[in-house]
This record gives sequence, C-alpha cells and structure tokens, in this order.
Amino acid sequence: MSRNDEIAARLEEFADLLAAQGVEYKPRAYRRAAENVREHTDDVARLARAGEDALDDIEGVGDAIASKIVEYVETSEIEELEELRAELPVDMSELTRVEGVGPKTVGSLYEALGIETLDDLEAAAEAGEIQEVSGFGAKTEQNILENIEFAREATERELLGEARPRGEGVVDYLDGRPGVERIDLAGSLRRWKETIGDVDVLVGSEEPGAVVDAFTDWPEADAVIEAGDQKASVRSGEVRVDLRVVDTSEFGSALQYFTGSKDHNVTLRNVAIERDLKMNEYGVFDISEVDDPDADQRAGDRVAGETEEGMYEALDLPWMAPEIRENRGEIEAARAGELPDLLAQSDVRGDLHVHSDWSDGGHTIREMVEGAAAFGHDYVAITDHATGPGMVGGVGVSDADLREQIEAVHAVADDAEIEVLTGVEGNIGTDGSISVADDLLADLDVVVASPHAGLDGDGTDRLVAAVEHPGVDIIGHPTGRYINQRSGLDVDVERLATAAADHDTALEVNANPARLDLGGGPVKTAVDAGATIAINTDAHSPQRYGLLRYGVHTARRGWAEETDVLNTRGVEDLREFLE
Ligand code: DGT
Ligand code: CA
Ligand code: CA
Ligand code: ZN
Repeated sequence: MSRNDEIAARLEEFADLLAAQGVEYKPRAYRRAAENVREHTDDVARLARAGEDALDDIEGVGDAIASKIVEYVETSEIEELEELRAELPVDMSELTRVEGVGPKTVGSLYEALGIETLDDLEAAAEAGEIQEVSGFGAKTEQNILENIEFAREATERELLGEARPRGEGVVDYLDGRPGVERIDLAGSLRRWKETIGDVDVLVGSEEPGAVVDAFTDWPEADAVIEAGDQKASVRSGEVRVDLRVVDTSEFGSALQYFTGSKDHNVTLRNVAIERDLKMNEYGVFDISEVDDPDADQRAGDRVAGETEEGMYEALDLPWMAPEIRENRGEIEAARAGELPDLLAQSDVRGDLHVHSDWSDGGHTIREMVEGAAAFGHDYVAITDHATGPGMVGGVGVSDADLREQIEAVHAVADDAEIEVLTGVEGNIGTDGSISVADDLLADLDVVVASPHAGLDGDGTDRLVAAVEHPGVDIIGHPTGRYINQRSGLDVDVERLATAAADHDTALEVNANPARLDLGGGPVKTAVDAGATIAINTDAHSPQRYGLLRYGVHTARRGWAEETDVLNTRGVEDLREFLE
C-alpha cells in the first residue's frame, strides 16, 4: 500500500463506521476525500507534515478532515477513529464484502445480534436469527447466506492491480543484488490472472543463502513466515510472497513449472509422456534408456531446462505467453501451429472511455486530453456519465449539458496534440433502453453504454438490446461486476458477442483492476464469436491511463489479437467503425 492508499483507507473506515451509526452526509464527505487522497499526485503524508494548510489543494479535504490526516501522519492514530472502532468492534471490511451488506447493515446487526465477523454472520443466518431483526426479512437472510461464500473467497485473493506492483517491487529490489543471476515473477501473477492467491518469485542463483537473506530483509515485508535454504515466504500487507531459489541451469524449467497453471502443466506433461520424455521443474529428460524413471527426478538424459523456450522446444512446441497457459486449448493450438499472435500494449493507440469533472472525474477535459497525449495515445474520447439510474448524487450530465460539453470538447480539440472525440457513457436501463436522447447519441463520436444499476440476474437481453441500438458504439464494463465485491450480471457472452459482431458494436475490456470486465474467459468467447473488443481505462484522472496494461493483459488472456481490438486502429479506421 502506498502512503496515500493507507491514508485513504483510514478515511474510508471512518466513513463506514459513521454510516454504520446512521450518521448522514458525513460518510459521503469522507469517502470523497479518501478518493481524492488516493488519486493525489503528491505524497499526502509529506504535505501533511507541513501542516493542515498544505492539504488545502486536495479537493474535498476541509479543515476537519485535514486535521485528522495530520493527526494520523504524526501519531499513526486518529483518536476519534479509535473511539468509533471501540464502539463498533466489527471486521467492517470483511463483512461489507458480502453483497448486499453495507455499513448500515453491519451496524444494525451488531446492535441486534452482536455480529462482528463473517463467521458470526453465517452462524446467525443459518440459525434464522437475521430475519427476526427489524428491517430484515427471510429474503435478505437468504441472500446473505448465498453471498457469504463469495465474500470468503474474496478475503483470500488479492486484486491483480494490488498484487502486481508489489510483485514488481520485490523483483526490482532483488534484481542486481549479489547472487541474483536470473529473476522473474511466476504463478498467477505472471499469467496476469485477475485475482492472486500469493505472489511467486523465482531466482536463479549459485548463492541461495544470500538471496534468501536479501529477500527476508525486503523493506516491504511486514513479517517473515518461513525462511529455509532455498525458499522463503514473507507477508507484505495482505499478501503472501513466496521466493524460490533454483540453480541457474534449472531456471527455465523451474520458471515453466511455477508459472503454471497447474492444468496447463498436466496437459503438457502428457505430451511429454507420449514422446517418451519426462518433464518436471528440473528439466525435460529423455528416459528411453532408463529402467526406473521415477527413482530420481533428474533421471535420464537432460534435453532442456536452461530456458523456458527450450522446455517447449523439446516437446516440438513453440513458446507460449503465460497469459494463455490456462488449458483452454492452447496446447492443441500450438501443435496445430495456430497460436494467436497476441495483442501488445504498444498496439493500443487511444482510450475510448474517460471521465472529466463534467461528471465524477477529478480533472478538466483539457487535463484529461493532455494526460492521454503524455501517455502516448493518438486519440482520446471524453465519455462522461449521463444522468440516469445508478448515478448517485447527481453526478451525471443532462442532455442539455452534453450539448454544451460537445462545444467544450471541440474547443479543447482545436489546439490539442492528439485527436479528441466527443462522447458519453450512457446507462443501459433494465429494459435495455439508453438514458440519452437518440438525436444526441447520433451527434456524439463515441457512445459507451454501460449497466450501472439492477446488476443481478441475467443481463443478456438487456445488453443485446443496447448492442442493437444504432447509437451505441461500445458496451462498457458489460457485466458491471466489482471483483471480490459483486458478481454483476449473468451474461450469455456468446449470444452477446454474436449480436455485437452483427451490429458493429464493440465490447469493452474495462482495464480498472477492480473490474476487468469483460474478463479473460469471456474475452475468448467474444473474440471466437467475431466480436470487436475495446480496451479502455475508464480513467477518472490522468494517472489512471497507466491502468491500460491490466486491460491489455486481460485481453491477451482471452487470446485477443491486434485486429480484434477497436482502439488499435488509426483515427480514420476508428471513425469508420464508429459511424
Ligand atoms: P494462486 O497463487 O492461487 O493465485 O495461483 P498460482 O497459479 O500462482 O498457484 P501457486 O502459487 O499455488 O503455485 C504456483 C505455480 O506452481 C502453479 O501455477 C503451478 C505450480 N504448481 C504448484 N503446485 C503444483 C502442483 O502440485 N502440481 C503442479 N503440476 N504444479 C504445481
Ligand atoms: Ca501464486
Ligand atoms: Ca505460491
Ligand atoms: Zn461505468
């Protein structure tokens, strides 16, 4: 966690505890402040050390909140927060992971039943106690029971967007230290899976002791779980980080093995067996002359293992990107010479879903455009939220304001370095209708339509209706899920993608690590059905353009090629698709 994230988390906890006590308005102010602290480009702790006034520039941070930030930075505690925690000693973050359980529910259930943890909640729901609490019913209790398991998994797996910087941090820290000859991430993190159980780091070295020592001294490690001769595990924040040190000559085979996935490796080992070869973390071995190949892991003639490429080559297969190693047909495709030529981040030329301060973004249209240019994009579309269901607190832009915004965007476009497109993010209603007038949709360059409310049950009809709407160009975050928080709509992706292909509507891969929507599996279904994908960051500030990589690697997990992706096109081809 960066310092800003840490301060933001305290403010959010404040908001939750206040909301749990039924306090109005104030929780929203704390949440807004938290958001702005998290997004702030400067180190807020450093500003706070200069005193409260230095925090004036952060939007939404008034005197009261500023003094709490200063208190926290100076004493590592906020007295008022400690008092609130004592009054309501619940595991708020764990409990609110249950879909349908917000801070207020947590407050009521603590009052009535003394529920503090997920286990308490489950026991009370199973015993039928929750439906007896005033304001709750049998249906709520049933929903809670159904959603607890999902919440439990969520407490165990971290978002890719949080784990990835941590994994890269430990690799940066170790790289170049004495004894470290080769180093890479392995496991689900190298495969860019959307959630991560633990971080796996692999080092090739002749001096494992020195590497283990350096690793356990990593400043971001909060605790050492175990440390042996060739491996060690530490906890960093919420995450476990596993280090394995192998002989440099076995780095390739170990990297292949520990990258997984397990299912990919099982299928691969069967290919080896067919060829009288043995494959494991130490190499590929020719065992045709060996009597008992299981006697020793390294028995037989070693034909590969120094490099990962060599491991695949020994099986007559091309190397394949970690993202597709999920046993979804990649080994068959490799044998047939039909592996996809995966999209690269450098293929992406623009962002088609971006917010400004006309809706809930924190920055002007000009700042968002300059940010896109600085990031290296050739074009950007400003797609603020339209008013409609799911837009809390009136953040959406009305049709009349959108007409005005078109002029404002044109004014910025006139002297911008890059192409600037007008746009909107409209809401897809539960009936599939779009919350913006048709003639206005027709006048905008890019229309993203997304579901924001009513995110349960089957959403296929609703999304297909939006796909068929002549004004809609892109379906934004199609399922509306928030990973680990809410599962979003159930969608028949094949039917949606077929309709999308027929109507020249793109399906988004929203690159926000909390969404990654569509995810890797659905992207593969969509691409197979011939649909076009758009990879967008949904940035609410210029720093967020950097989230693009999570979208790109998610699309790669879905076997997407450059030609499958709308925003790899040049401006002219893009405009042709949008028309
Ligand atoms: P995670 O940590 O749950 O997000 O998923 P992974 O894939 O990182 O799994 P992890 O950390 O348990 O192990 C890392 C890799 O090591 C895994 O992808 C494949 C390999 N591996 C670990 N244990 C086994 C095993 O028992 N059999 C096989 N074939 N491979 C294994
Ligand atoms: Ca792992
Ligand atoms: Ca592991
Ligand atoms: Zn949205």
